[in-house]
Amino acid sequence: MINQDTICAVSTAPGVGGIAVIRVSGPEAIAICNTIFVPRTAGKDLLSQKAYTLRYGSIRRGEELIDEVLVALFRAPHSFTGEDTVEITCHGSVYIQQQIMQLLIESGCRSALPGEYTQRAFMNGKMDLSQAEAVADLIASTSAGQHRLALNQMRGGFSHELKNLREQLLHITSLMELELDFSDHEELEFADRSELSTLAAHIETVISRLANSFSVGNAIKNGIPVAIIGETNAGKSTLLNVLLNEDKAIVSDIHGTTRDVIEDTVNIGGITFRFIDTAGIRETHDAIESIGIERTFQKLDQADIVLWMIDAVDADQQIAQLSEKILPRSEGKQLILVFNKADLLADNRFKPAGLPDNVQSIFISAKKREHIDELQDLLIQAAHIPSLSSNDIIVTNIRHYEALTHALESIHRVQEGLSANLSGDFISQDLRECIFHLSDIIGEVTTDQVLGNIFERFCIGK
Ligand SMILES: Nc1nc2c(ncn2[C@@H]2O[C@H](COP(=O)(O)OP(=O)(O)OP(=O)(O)O)[C@@H](O)[C@H]2O)c(=O)[nH]1
Ligand SMILES: [Mg+2]
Repeated sequence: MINQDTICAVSTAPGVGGIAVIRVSGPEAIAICNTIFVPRTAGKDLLSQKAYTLRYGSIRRGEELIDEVLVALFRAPHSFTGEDTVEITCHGSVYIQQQIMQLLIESGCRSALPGEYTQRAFMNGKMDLSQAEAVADLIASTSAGQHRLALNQMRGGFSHELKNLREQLLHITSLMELELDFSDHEELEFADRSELSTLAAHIETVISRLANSFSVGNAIKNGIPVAIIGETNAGKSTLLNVLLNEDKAIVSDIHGTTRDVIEDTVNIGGITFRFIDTAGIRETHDAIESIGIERTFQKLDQADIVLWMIDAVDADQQIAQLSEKILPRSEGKQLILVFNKADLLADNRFKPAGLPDNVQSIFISAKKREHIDELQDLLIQAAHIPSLSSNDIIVTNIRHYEALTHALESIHRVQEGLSANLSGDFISQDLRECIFHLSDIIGEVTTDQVLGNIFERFCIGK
């Protein structure tokens, strides 16, 4: 057991809901709770309570009754953290929660840090690091896709794949190192190099597939990036606010209102989109506005979908002015021309000439919220999220993606070494590096600093 102290935290959101759960974990959890809990039936204290049972009673400070509660008991190692754990379900009052927390701390508990329960679960071997990270993703999930990926990762789908890979790599390494041990006997070659190449090629395929899945995983987890681009005053910020259903960006008839990038996510038809409002593109001598426009082009490059917003009233002129800048940068992306301010048109809808055929276009009025549903339908069509089966392993975490990219570089060096017939010690060094990067994902070689960064982003009480 790594942790000697006993921690406590309110695990439910403060100030909402009829009940709240306070979680106590650590070697003294049961003893400490026993000092503040009075069971309904005399003589049945928590020390003798069976694991995985509930007990009804009250929390008291001396004679003073604080609340009537239910207490659930888990004994090490069969609990979420792997430690003795007590969960006190009390009424949702913030006052009651504070009183119970105070009593627990006076009785010897320490207030838990963000993510400390999950960190203990990881430290006590209840789950590996990628599973622990999935716990945070599961809590944060707001769409069916995010939920499915987080759940699969938390249940060990990804870890299983990584363990398979590591075993195969260790197998090759052991063959190579056996060869090294007998390197005085030059005629001995324990590892059949062509067999090793086949194995390495297989590993390369699996790692590449995992690394490549990140673009889909990232889109599902963080939202598909949709950049709203166009000339100043086209109505980009107005559209952002309509899509988010929130007054997020400042709208005004002054050209160059938006100078920085504003973004937020919203779920449309079960898909999470990340809408990015940008500074309008125009010639300017204003230094700050120029930086904003530079960022507009960066966001255009990063987007999967581009909404090119055009003031329908002078569409031809806007298209002529920006075609050179926007069309070449939209290759490989979904480009949707959004003719805005259609409310000002006398019903003469047109499709401007000279645009690629595959470009979709739509007339809307952002200000009057007209034809927004149709725009949302176009967005859903453009989203191209492959339908996933529940067993698909999709990488959603940038830390994992980075580690996989490094692992891929190492396995490429292994492959090159094998085909160049390099000596076994070079190759086995690269094999070890590849194993190292895969081990980093599941937290076996991860530094304390990285661990700290991961868990501090969790909420308190989880
Ligand atoms: N008539 C009409 N006016 C609109 C429409 N959408 C936006 N506007 C107006 O156009 C002006 C500019 O709107 P913004 O949303 O600030 O435009 P923008 O593209 O974000 O402008 P910059 O941030 O300067 O690049 C505001 O006065 C809006 O009220 C629309 O559909 N119809
Ligand atoms: Mg704007």
